[in-house]
Amino acid sequence: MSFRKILLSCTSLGLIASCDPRVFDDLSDSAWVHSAGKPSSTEFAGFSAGLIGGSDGSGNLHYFVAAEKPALLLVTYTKSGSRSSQEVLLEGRDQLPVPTIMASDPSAFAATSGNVAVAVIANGTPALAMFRAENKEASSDFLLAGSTAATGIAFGVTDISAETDLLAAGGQDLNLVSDYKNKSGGAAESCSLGGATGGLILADLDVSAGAEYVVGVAGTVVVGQASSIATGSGCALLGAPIMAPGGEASFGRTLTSGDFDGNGETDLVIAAPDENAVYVYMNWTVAVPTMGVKIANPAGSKAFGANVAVGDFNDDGQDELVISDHARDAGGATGAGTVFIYGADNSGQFAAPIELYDASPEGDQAFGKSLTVAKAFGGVSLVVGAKNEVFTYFRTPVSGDGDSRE
Ligand SMILES: [Ca+2]
Ligand SMILES: [Ca+2]
Ligand SMILES: [Ca+2]
Repeated sequence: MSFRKILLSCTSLGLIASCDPRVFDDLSDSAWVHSAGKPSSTEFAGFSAGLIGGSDGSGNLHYFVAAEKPALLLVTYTKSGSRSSQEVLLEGRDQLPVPTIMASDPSAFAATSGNVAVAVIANGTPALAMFRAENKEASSDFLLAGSTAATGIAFGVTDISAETDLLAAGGQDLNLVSDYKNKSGGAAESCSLGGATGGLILADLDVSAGAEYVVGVAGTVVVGQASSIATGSGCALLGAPIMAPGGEASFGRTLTSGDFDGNGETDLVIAAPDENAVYVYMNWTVAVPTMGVKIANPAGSKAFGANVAVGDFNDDGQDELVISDHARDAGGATGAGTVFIYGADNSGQFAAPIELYDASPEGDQAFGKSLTVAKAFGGVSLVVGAKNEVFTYFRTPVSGDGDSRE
């Protein structure tokens, strides 16, 4: 089945005020189409956890999907709703690690040539394989410290300069490629965090210009500035680590940030999926670190917080928080997986979530094993990875260009 409806309660707590035009596409099974227009006979053994998306200068939505065989797929949707899928082989590289971690340069992805970093193991060495979204052209790899694949990748403008930097966490190390666009590959600079890494984001959390890094380390989360790596001063953390409120060992495996109460201050989200725990740190800064507020995990949670993402789906200036649990049972199917969308009021109180899962849930479908949010078509689109499937939820304004369902 190549098209399935979703279970989306439009009346849930006013988060999405009305059932405005919404398109859903399930890229499943043999629906893959090469750029030449011929259906692909290849059904991929399964998608690993990588998914990253964005829009280009013409407003198209495109995203990369990592497959467990050494392949990347570029999926593009135009405003008319037509879609193409293209296989991009990672030639000369080993099997993609599972889960595969990807990140895009958000400033470049908004232009015509986005830059995508993919965690790979190249000839036994952890590296970031770089691609340009526009033409799938690969550039040289950046080699990372250690021996294990990156657990988190982030692009952003840090305190080093006004240029975009690239950071990756993996093993026990934090790697830095400053001003990556002016580099042609080679070894990243690094510092040792002294413990196993988890997720990584960049967010501006202090008075310095540019974003700080926020990274999971051995069940804690630490914050620091990239300039200390660039100057060889180690990781030089800012303040005390954020400790897991409940001692959760997987605290910091996934992270995101947004502004859920709409006050202009950054809110941090730190998940501990092995313990089904997700914490939100409203308006957290290095100078005034706030306490984490736990999001009550839904009944039947098995990996609540496996992935977290942020988007303003109803365009009211307050972000919504997307949390996946790909192991949860849904609709009577074991391990079908569920994605939850939470909205907060302007005091930061989260309401009960909207639930998304396949209308025909399958056992071990793993809906939510990957997650990305991308702006396109004047709205925000949610892309959810499942076993052998990708689900794309388009959202357009009520007055927008309507239903572009295929
Ligand atoms: Ca800063
Ligand atoms: Ca806030
Ligand atoms: Ca919103």
